[in-house]
Amino acid sequence: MIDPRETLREGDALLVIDVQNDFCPGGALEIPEGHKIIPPLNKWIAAARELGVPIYASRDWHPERHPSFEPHGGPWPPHCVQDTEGAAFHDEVDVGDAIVVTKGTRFDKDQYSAFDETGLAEELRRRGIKRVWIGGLAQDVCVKATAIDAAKAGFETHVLPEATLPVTPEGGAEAVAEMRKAGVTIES
Ligand code: VGL
Ligand code: ZN
Repeated sequence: MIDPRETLREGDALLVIDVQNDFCPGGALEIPEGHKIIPPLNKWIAAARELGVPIYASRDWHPERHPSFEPHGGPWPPHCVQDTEGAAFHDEVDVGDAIVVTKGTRFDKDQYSAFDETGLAEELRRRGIKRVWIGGLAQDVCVKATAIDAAKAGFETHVLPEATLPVTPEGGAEAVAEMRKAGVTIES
């Protein structure tokens, strides 16, 4: 793992994607061993805080009856319903002072990417951000979509492999290939 303290610098932002109870073991849409990304992610968060690098934490924040839910025509079991315990950030992820990016609130479509109609690209540009470092859940869904959008928006985009896990292993391998094709760097 690369050392966040020797890596992060001015012009960087850390994006912590959807580290919510429903995506961790025991949750409604659990990612196998999802909670295991938390210790490495917390190292990045601590380093970012120390170095004054802004930290953004996205959350999936669905209304009840969201169109991404199986009973309402979508592919997923109901998850991350607004103001439920499942939608809360995992207790162990250290995002207390992060800037929260809320997505998945639309009634008409899903928003996998933290850049999808949230204004995040404008916010980062306004702050002079050039590079983004991304971890969180799930590697093959919201991390992938966020990383690809970040690269498209012109940010130098890095995904932290030890700080992300996929819904399925096949999905994870495919996501890495797709992200690389989009110009995203996957650190090793
Ligand atoms: C996600 C599936 C459905 C994610 C969100 O955060 O990766 N996955 N909604
Ligand atoms: Zn969702």
